[in-house]
Formats: sequence, C-alpha cells, structure tokens
Amino acid sequence: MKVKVISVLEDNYMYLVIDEQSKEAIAIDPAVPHRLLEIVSREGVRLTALLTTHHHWDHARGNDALVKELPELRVYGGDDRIPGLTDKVTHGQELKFNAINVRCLFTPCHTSGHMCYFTWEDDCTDSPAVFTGDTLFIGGCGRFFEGTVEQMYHNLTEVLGTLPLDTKIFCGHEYTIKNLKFASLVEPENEKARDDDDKPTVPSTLLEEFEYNPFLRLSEESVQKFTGKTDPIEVLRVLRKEKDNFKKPKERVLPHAMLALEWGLLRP
Ligand code: GBP
Ligand code: ZN
Repeated sequence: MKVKVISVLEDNYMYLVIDEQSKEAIAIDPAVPHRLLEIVSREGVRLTALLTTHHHWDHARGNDALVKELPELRVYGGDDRIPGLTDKVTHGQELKFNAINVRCLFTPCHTSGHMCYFTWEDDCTDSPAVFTGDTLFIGGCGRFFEGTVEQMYHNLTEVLGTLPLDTKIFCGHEYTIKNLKFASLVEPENEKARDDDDKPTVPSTLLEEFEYNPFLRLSEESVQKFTGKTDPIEVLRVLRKEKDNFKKPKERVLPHAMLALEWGLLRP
C-alpha cells in the first residue's frame, strides 16, 4: 500500500492510496480533480473509489467532476451532504479494495457526519494508517462546528486514541506549525511541543501525537494547569476555546510588553 500525499488549495491534503499488486487505487478527499487524475495516470493505476471525510467544500467538492469523468466510481462517506455519495457508511463498517482494508470510524463534531478511515493491508508488516480529515490534525484538532465537546472527547480518546500506536496519521490540513505554536504555549516545558520548523508534517504517528498534541494530553498536569481544569472534558472545552482565539501569537505578548513599559521595566 502506497500513500501519495497531495497538497492542494491553501493548506489542504488529498491522498491517493495505491494497492501496488492490483494497480488499483482509492482517493481520500480529492478536492482538486485534475491534480488527482494527473497523478492517477502518472502512477498508471485505476481509480475505483473516493472516501470523503466530511462535506466541507475543500474536501468534497471534487467528487462530482470525478464521477462525471469516471462513472463507475463509488463515493463513500457518512453524510448526505457529500456530493455524489453512492455508499453511506456507518461506524465500524469495513470495506475492502483488493488488499486494502478500510474500517470507517464515525467521528462527529467538526461536522455531524464526519468519518475517519482506518486502513491496513492484508499480509503486510507495514504500519496501519488513519485518514483523519478535520477531526485530528498533527499537533491539534478540528473546530467544533456541528458537535459538542463530549463528542470530540469520545473521538479523540475512544475512537482514534485506542488505535495502534504505530498508526500513521494523515490529516486534512497542513496546520502543523501553527498547532505546535499553540502546543508550546500550553506546555512551555514540553520539549516535544516546540515549534521547530523541521517538525514532521504528514504522516505522524499516534505515538508522536500523544507526546505533543495537547488535545490528546488532557490528563497531563501541564495541560490541566494551562486550562485551570482537571476534568478532561472541561480541559478539552477550554483548550478548544483558547485555540479558537489563538490568532496572532504576537498580540498575546504585546500587552505584557506594554505593561512592562508602563511600569518602567523596559526603556522605550
Ligand atoms: C487559521 O487559524 O490558520 N486558517 C485559519 C483556521 C478547518 S477548515 C481555519 C480553520 O478554522 N480551519 C478549520 C479547523 O478546524 N481548524 C482547526 C483549528 O483552527 O485549530 N473549512 O474550510 C474548515 O473546516 C470550512 C469549510 C468550514 C466550509 C466551514 C464550512 Br461551511
Ligand atoms: Zn472542515
């Protein structure tokens, strides 16, 4: 199983997953059809299915054009708002595309019909992979547009957090640098939360995420201290609220500098 990572639009990822034996492939969130088709033909593979994580246009808007081009395509997803949907999937449902196995994981909250897709290959020693759309990012998580903190807690701890630790994480957006800036604000003492530019983008692994992603570290004392809460759901609620407001890190520093000036601690 080979995963081609394709950067599109401002900061989205779409993915082409290839079964090298059969030369058949499936795509995850193919938002820019002509880019996908270019790669499909360059790789010499046959595209058989689209897996859509959620209905947002920057993930799902390519479906119609692809189905027009390749009318046999199956379109999987968990939300009726997904264009071209042919197969609505449910939690735990397993799909098979030659040697590629997919388990659908229902993770509502970013949108009410969000699905993640856990994949592994038959008779293969490779690590499994999970396509997390806008539920889990490298170093962060998705906004709660259509769901509750309780749902995201369940998604992060029970659904994604219990996958094998070596599972590769392929997410829907490249937000890593900004997420790690927030992570090092939450846990300044956590070496792993540093916002070095050479930090991995996709894929990371679940084990790595447990080391620096504050949204998967709700029981850590440092994260509890930052949020002023101990109940993990409350910790998550505060973390998400802080991240929603975490726009321009410099603005957070500025008021302190102004105060220091006022107090005569700094020379203008
Ligand atoms: C930033 O802060 O860098 N660019 C901004 C954030 C996923 S995309 C943009 C943002 O809010 N991104 C969404 C998110 O969940 N971010 C996690 C975070 O900020 O921590 N989207 O494109 C977003 O889902 C969208 C599309 C949203 C259609 C609503 C509709 Br309707
Ligand atoms: Zn989204």
